[in-house]
Amino acid sequence: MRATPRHVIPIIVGLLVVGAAGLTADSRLAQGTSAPAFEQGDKEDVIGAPHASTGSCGVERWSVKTGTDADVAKVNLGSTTATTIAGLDARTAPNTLPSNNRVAPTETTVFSLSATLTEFKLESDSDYHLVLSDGAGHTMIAEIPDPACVGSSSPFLPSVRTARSAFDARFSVTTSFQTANVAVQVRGVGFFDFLHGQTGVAPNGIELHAVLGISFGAGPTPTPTPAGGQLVADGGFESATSSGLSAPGWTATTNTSGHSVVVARGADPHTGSNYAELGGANNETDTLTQTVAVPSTASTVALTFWVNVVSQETSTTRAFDLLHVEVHSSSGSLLSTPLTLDNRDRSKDGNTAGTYFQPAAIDLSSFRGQTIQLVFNASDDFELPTVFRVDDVSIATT
Ligand SMILES: [Ca+2]
Ligand SMILES: [Ca+2]
Repeated sequence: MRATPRHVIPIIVGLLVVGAAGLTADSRLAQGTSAPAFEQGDKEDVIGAPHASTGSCGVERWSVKTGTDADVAKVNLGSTTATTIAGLDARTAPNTLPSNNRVAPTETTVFSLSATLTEFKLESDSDYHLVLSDGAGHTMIAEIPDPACVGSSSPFLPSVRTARSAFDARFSVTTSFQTANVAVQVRGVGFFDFLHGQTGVAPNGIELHAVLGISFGAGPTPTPTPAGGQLVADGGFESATSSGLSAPGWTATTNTSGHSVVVARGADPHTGSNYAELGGANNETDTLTQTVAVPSTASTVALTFWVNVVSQETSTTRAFDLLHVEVHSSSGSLLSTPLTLDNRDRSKDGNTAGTYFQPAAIDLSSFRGQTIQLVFNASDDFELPTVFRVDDVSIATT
């Protein structure tokens, strides 16, 4: 898939204006592909606004960006959720980005995070475009709108004014990128942008937009993840409220239309009522991923999970359908494949749906001090499918 060509955007916007329900953003599917490195501000559609910094404000999802959309009352301005760039990166981008509505919960939540501000500029839509980095391979964008481009009814407006003033007190922002490399604490509303090659954009297009507060200098020292903890969020998938390709903490992919890797209220859990289901059709390839930070202070780091292998393959000697357990870097490079299961493992559960076995614990202590992706990667060959169900995933540290 390729990103939606820029020249079709005005046409789509036009359709929205006459009442189309939403914009199917093919550009969302461009994740992982390399986009041209032009600067967002040079490509953003704008509308004239004499009092704005550049004489223009933005157009695309502008009401959502600035808090005058139909769902702004759903934004919980009374609480702030501490997060990290990696944590936001792990959220699954929605397939559709409505022009005047929010994608809950991400776009109805105010997040705060500590990061390094690496560079910034004034964009043609008068936003201050901030590139944030965690120093571990993750970047994302935060945007401080020009208050002159924020509608007077927006509950964001007072905070946007304060944030913009705080930034102006520290930097002289121009239409060219300037390098900063300054520690910042940023507070803002979660927002998924269309991917169009923005400098510093997160792989899933997530931003803090609008920024509601910013301060400079090192914040309180983050509390290191204590040893003796559980690193996997929702290893039993019980937080998933519906089947699909994500659950809190988890993201999934499939090449098979309609396949749900995360199964909610399915027939074959290990415990609870939810689990993951990879493979199960010929030529199917699925992945299931969670990013975890392995504390440098841990003495042991043990990955365990329960798995149910049910296969139409009958060979007891040959592996046709595979489930790789992989460790990737935070940027997605394969580092290690400590275990591979296959169709022959059906013998370990009697080839019975819902009967699970637990492979021996996998030692991940060599990844101490790193942020890694745990990836279950299943591939079925062209005939006689195998399904791999996974539940109760744990990375326990002592
Ligand atoms: Ca479960
Ligand atoms: Ca097969």
